[in-house]
Amino acid sequence: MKITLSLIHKFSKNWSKLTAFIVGGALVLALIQPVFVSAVAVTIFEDNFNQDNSGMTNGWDEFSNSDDPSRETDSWVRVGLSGRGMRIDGSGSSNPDEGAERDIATKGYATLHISYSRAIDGFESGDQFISQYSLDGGSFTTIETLTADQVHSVNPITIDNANHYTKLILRFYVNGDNGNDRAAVDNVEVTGENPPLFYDGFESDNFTVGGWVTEESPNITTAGDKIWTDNNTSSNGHASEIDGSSGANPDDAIVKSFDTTGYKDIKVRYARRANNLEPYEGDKFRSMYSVNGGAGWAELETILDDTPYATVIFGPIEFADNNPNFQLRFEMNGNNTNNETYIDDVVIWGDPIPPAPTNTPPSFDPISNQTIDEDASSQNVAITNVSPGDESGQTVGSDGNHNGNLRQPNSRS
Ligand SMILES: [Ca+2]
Ligand SMILES: [Ca+2]
Ligand SMILES: [Ca+2]
Ligand SMILES: [Ca+2]
Repeated sequence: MKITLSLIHKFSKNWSKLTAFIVGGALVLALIQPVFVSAVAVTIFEDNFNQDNSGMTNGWDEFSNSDDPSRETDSWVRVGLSGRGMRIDGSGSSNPDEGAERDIATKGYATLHISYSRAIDGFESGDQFISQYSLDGGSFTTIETLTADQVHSVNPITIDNANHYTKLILRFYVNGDNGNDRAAVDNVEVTGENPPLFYDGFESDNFTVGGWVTEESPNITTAGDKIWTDNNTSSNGHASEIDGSSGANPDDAIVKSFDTTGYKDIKVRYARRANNLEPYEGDKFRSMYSVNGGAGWAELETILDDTPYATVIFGPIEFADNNPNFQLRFEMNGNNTNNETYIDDVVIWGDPIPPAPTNTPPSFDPISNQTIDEDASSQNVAITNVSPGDESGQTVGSDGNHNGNLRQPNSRS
């Protein structure tokens, strides 16, 4: 029996798989919903402190009022049978004693997992090992304070980074009163889940990988004070640099087109530092967005004077939902090439737009709420009283073979 049933057509347009079959004369529709792959954590930073020599390296450095720790091979300091760990010593001088921190690019992940192993040796009452983190230069949050000796064990934590901050500073230090009050840290790892829709930290050393269109002569810089974050390796970090020039404004500019189709509540974060801007000459850094492919622009911010590195967040941006013509633009307006703005860690994110209400799965009662009447003389089947929707008048035909297979109209061979 071949059944022509536009009802199935109607639903199968909206659902990835729709199976129809006849059980005991009753029409049964089974919906098979799409399968979503669960998030996978991606390693964004790791350090086992096993590099040659004992000095701090790979971006770890002392912070204000602390002294650099060292990397040592003592068996209690390292994890494993060889290599090194970071050994953080106390001292009789004012606290904090030895301590180190590392700027880690979050790359815009909304969930961050931090893991490290730590050991304590020689602590007496009052000695402390403290680990902390901060996001985008904000105040530090203490992860833990340990006060008693222990062998190496791992401490994993998770940070909610829903606002997509781009710089995680991880800090370890000791408050002690003697050089034999010591802590050790090894095997630091940061992983991320829930990536943003777009992220560029310019670590590709070009504008091409990030899909930027350039005007005049923007460049990529590696100078330490011109970058916000590096690539979480021991190599130099990168950021974009846009300069003024004596020619007509605007001068250097970079433009990113991003298709937000399928997403709403679009937000943007980026890090920027303005340098050598002279307000009395009208120097300006401008950031803008367009929702019509660059035909018109709206301002995000204008900076008229020197501004230290910081990130800024904008959004939800009006009319940027579900928009294939969304664009971001950063430009310099100046009269001299020393009018500079550095831009790093540009992040765009949004929320998936839920399926439209018409995609709500139909509820069928295959037994009590449907009637299929077969007219033997014409071999037409009328379906009535099908819920939901009025499907009366549907014509259902039979190929006369009565093979029981249910076919859609255009699938008949
Ligand atoms: Ca190690
Ligand atoms: Ca001390
Ligand atoms: Ca960077
Ligand atoms: Ca100019």
